Amino acid sequence: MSRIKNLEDYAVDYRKSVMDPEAFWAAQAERFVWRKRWEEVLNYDFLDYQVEWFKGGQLNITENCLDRHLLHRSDKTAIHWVANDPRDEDRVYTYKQLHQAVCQFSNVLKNNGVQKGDRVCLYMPMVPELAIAVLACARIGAIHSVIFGGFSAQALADRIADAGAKVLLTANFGPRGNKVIPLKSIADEAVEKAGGVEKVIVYQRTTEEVNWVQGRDLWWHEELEKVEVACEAEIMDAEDPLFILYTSGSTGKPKGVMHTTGGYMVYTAYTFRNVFQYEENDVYWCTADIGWITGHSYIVYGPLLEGATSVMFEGIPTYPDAGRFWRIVDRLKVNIFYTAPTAIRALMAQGLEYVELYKLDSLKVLGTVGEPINREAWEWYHLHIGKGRCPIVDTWWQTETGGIMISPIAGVLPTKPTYATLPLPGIQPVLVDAEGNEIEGKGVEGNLCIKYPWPSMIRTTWGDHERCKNTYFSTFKGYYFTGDGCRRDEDGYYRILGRVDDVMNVSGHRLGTAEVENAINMYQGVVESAVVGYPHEIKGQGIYAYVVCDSSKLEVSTISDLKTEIMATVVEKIGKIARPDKVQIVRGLPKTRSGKIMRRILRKIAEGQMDNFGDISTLLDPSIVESIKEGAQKDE
Ligand code: 6R9
Repeated sequence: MSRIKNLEDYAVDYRKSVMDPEAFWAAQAERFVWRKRWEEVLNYDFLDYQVEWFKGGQLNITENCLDRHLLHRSDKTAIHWVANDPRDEDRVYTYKQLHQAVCQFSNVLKNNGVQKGDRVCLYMPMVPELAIAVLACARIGAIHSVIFGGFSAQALADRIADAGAKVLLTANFGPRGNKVIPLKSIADEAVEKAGGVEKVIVYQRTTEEVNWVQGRDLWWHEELEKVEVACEAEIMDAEDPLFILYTSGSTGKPKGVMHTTGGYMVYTAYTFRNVFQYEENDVYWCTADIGWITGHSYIVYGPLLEGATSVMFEGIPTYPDAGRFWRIVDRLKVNIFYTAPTAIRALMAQGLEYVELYKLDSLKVLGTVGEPINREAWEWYHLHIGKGRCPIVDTWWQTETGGIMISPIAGVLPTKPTYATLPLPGIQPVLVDAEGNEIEGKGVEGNLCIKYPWPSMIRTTWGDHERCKNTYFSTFKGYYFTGDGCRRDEDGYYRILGRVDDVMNVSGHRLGTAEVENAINMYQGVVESAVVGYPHEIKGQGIYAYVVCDSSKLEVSTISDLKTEIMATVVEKIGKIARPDKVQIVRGLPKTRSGKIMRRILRKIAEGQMDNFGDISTLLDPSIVESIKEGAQKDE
């Protein structure tokens, strides 16, 4: 099916998608290979949440990502992998080769007892084998749960246990910049803590040795030798789970967002094709990690469903220097480039000399995702990377939405710095006030909700459907609540203002304040803590922790030791991405008489605003505010 090519197409499609959503999405679904056609397009209830798309339909998503392309694209590059170390050789997989690798690894999983419906956790570096393993799970109907390689053993263990995985896929080590992450040893500790894991299959990324548990640990390459290359795809129901991906919410425990097969397939392909305007011979590069939803939808599934050529990159933007991205764009003639504002800001700070060394004239479309992009970063990206001629698609979406929701369509919808602009066809955003009433009109702000289902929306939070209902469908009755605040301007364009719940966005990574507080509170001698986000030049938001320690601890440790140890505890419990930027030891937290922490005040102090706290007369002990303020100023 064709793409949206101009404003009129957009208007027509948008109208169709609202007037008759079922016909609209059924037409999109027709593009794929179904083993059995669906009986019903949509069935849903937002009050007692449940949703089903393409019910009765049967398919396998990997037949659509791989087998379907073998006729016309078998020798086309599917994945062009670039190693962390620029001296290492690239690895290229054509569609035919990728198909074969996926089938073969599917047999490895089967050979190790993995069956349809089983959960498989993946804790891997950004190597082609990660994408292959994800697809192999999907091919045999196992539910994959990828855990970002930056998470600690404890965080990994929590996720393995929650998913109830019996197989873990990892690598001995994972190179990232000038560091090498000891994935296997972290995995060993996590498996010990989590229990339930019977097999650990280890990809050999480097030559260094690792600890080995006989009977449990298996080398990836040795397992491949034991199996055949062909593997029939398991036939799945449209609503069978495809994957679980953990994300942070406003409570301490990360939740396993579950996506299913048919709707996710239809929506990721549709959005990939339209938002980026991918054309047959384009080279597309999304710099995300497959450990996040962006990597799932726009490195693995969306591009492969559309038969695209993708770059997959193992490293980081600043290694060996801040020109790394641009050097790869130049060398591989990348046409479509999709990254995060935090990366743009970090590179911007390094100066233009790293950009000017490279030819960037292959670029046609630029994208951003993960957090609000500030105007300076947008302008820099537009001018210095896109040379003023590439549209920037500022794509707003979430782990829970599965695919891009509000975004310009490259070259079709106008762009506007800091605005995600307009909803894609099929998406009906509304702004609601605190009482849940829709705010109509233009030039208004409110809580961003979606009032009608779309195919790739979250189905449940793994093992706890009540939590799913409570988190997304109970704050505002009859709507999906995103957790974001949003403005609709005079042109009707949407601008995401950031989270309105207790979720921070640090370098584009979602982290719950409660999650970080729980980690801090595990440090012996901490009485309680409160964590808030504050504006950070590169990371978007930084983490500010206010910590109350018990007096015996204060007697034996220096403040600076305490801070270091508290930070180390957070790294140990969650990972480096959650390490507080600032820790302030305080004698108490500003609490109301009913014991509620007044975060509003803590946020102000973290921002460096030392007055205008509003009404603090309801505080149990107003003098606390003064002492925190003094402490903050001393710490500066
Ligand atoms: C895809 C992804 C989701 C949260 C979301 C919002 C923020 C994402 C954004 C954006 C402003 C954008 N967010 N894209 N804010 N403009 N273009 O990032 O998923 O990790 O679940 O985060 O990220 O606050 O609610 P996820």
